[in-house]
Order: sequence, then C-alpha cells, then structure tokens
Amino acid sequence: MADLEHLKKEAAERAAALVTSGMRVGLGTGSTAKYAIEAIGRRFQAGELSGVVGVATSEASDVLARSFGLPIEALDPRPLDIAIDGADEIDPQLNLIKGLGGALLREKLTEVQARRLVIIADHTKLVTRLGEKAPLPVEIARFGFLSTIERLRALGLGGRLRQPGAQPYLTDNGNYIFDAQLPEQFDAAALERTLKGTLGVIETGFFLGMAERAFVAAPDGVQELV
Ligand code: ABF
Repeated sequence: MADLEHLKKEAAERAAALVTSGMRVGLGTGSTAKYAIEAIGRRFQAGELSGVVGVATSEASDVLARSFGLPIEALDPRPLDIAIDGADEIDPQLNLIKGLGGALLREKLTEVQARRLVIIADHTKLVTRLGEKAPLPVEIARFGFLSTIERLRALGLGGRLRQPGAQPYLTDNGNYIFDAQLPEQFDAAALERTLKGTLGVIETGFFLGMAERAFVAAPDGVQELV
C-alpha cells in the first residue's frame, strides 16, 4: 500500500473506533472516508457493533456500506451521533475546505446534523490558511450556470468549472461544480455568506466551525487535533 494510503487508513481506523453499538453514523465520501466505512463494516460483520445505522453522503459510500451489510437510511431530521469524513484542507481552527470529491452538498446536509463531526486525513491536508493548496468547490445549478459563473467572477473569484472530460462534472444532485481560486486575504465566514446569497449557488465547500476533532496521520504517528 502506498505510504499515503497507509496513513489515510490509520486515521480512518482511529475515527471508526469511536463508533459504538446503536449509533446513527454519517458516512463520508472519498478515499479516506472509504477506509472508515470499511473499518466500521468489518466491526459490524464481526458482531462487534449492533444496531448501527449509516447515513451515506454519496451513492458510492452507500454502495460500499451496504456491501458490508450495514443498514443505510435516508437523512431525516433526527440527529446523527457521529459523522466521519475526509477533507481537502484543514486549518489550525479545524475549519475545512471539502468537496474536491464532489459530495459537498450531501456532506454538509448530513454533517450539520451530527453531534460530532470527526475529520480524518493524512498530514498533506493541513494548511495555515484555507485556499493555500486547494480551490474552493462551489456547487452551482446547471440551469444558467454561465451566468452564475459570471456572478462568481464579479465577486473577484478566479477558477473554473470542473470538467474532467468532454462534459462538466455532474454531482449526485445533478448540479455542476465551480472550483474557485481564493484570494490571498479573505474572511471565510463573510465569503460564505456572500456566496450563499449569490443566485445560482447551491452550496460551498467551506465547513466552518463544524468539526469537533480531526485525526491526522503523518509518518511519525496519528495526531488528534481538537
Ligand atoms: C470528502 O472527500 C470530501 O469532502 C473531500 O473533498 C474528499 C477528500 O477525499 P480524500 O480523502 O480522497 O482526499 O471527504
């Protein structure tokens, strides 16, 4: 297993160990969250966990969890005991950029209802300020997307529509993603409010003040950040 994969798995297993019987668990998306789902799934199959219910943040995570026999329910207004997910950037206050995996809307809808949001990552995701390495994914409506992108550019945001091939990337919700380049200096909370007030914007990849803790794996061990 490549080094980074090993680190992701270590962080994921620390978080999966927090799941106990009877919990409603938000299941994240991405290559790190995949290890957490597998770890929870193995504990479930071994009979170590009973009565656990998962709420998946993507079709892919839904399929993976079900492959272990884990019961999956749709998101409803009840709180989740815990949600475990990866991130693209983690700042010192545990503010996050998420959404390079494309699941930001379902992740935010799910994780805002979690009593505890536990982030799992390898050390390359740590930054001193958001936007240092990753763009900010902004999910936008397909209808009129070029107009929405103009509105985003008028806010001073560079970046581009996510388009890995001939067609734009389509989210599980049938929307597009604009990967915005953040300026050097910005107020994340203010920018989040502005973006949420911009016509055509459905959700942003800012997860501010949501994470309770993060397990971040480096070659010298797993750090727990709170
Ligand atoms: C999800 O997966 C996303 O919010 C984030 O974009 C991505 C991180 O993926 P990985 O763990 O594969 O780097 O958590």
